[in-house]
Amino acid sequence: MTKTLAIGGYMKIDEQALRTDLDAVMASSLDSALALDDAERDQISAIAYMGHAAFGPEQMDAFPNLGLIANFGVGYDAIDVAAATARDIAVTNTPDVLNDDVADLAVAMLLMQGRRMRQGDAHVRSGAWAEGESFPLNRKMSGGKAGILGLGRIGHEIAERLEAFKMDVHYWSRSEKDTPGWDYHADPVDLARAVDFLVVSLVGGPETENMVDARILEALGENGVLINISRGSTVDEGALLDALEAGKLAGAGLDVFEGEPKVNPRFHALDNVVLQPHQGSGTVATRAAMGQLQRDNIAAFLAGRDLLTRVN
Ligand code: 8YV
Repeated sequence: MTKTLAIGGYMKIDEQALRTDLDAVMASSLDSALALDDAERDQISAIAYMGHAAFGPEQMDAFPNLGLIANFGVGYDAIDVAAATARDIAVTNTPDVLNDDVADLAVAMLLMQGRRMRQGDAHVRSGAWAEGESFPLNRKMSGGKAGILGLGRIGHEIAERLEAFKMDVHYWSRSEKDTPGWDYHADPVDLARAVDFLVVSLVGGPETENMVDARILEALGENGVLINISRGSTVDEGALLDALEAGKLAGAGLDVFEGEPKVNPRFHALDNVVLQPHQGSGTVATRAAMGQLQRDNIAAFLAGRDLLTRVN
């Protein structure tokens, strides 16, 4: 008998659909899934996975009849795909349905930083404005130079939005893309040197770990703003904090962090950062679409049909 196990903190509506459509067993975390008894784990053939805890060989071997891990999210860096492939376990993700929301949040943080909207809000609330205190002039965004580090599907959406804001678009990607009007840089440091705003939209995982390092931050410079909507692992956080604290970087907008949801308290003390709780895809509509795509992949697997968005 095949069974689906759903791991993570799903919205009520998704939990209901997982139970009704797929007869899924629910577990709030990978640890609690691993605590199921042997007989229960033996029955599991598909896992709906939501979470960022490492899902590696040891966890896979705890489910001897596992054939599918359907990830809730486009980034599947938590899942050891090579280990899954070696065990004949398919992995799926939820691409595309979240591109717009993640790109919107990147642009929103960029505008918040440039126009100092956090500080503007505080200026009104504190009564400083009413008392006649003037608010410092800030930065013109249109006409500015923006760089995209990683021109995948989400990076592309960000670039299109920034172009609509009349910004000059530059990018780095593993290979040059057919994108007339956008300037390609083969070296990420050159990209950082060429722009005032750098948006990180890399995939996570060992290949991109700490890719945004002290050299890139130095190249971005004291007028530079860094935005990260990818993974905390892509940025050397120590180097970022040092640069922000020393005024060697103008600011940052961050939706992802090393060791999230715990955030390094050094960030709390900084006025030049906008911090978000990894909410890039966090709209009701997009999370519903992600849940649907995850379930569609599981339904296809259980029916022996082709998977919709397979990654291995
Ligand atoms: C998360 C994300 O998956 O899609 C991704 O890669 O990072 C997010 O959409 C979301 O936090 C749900 O866990």
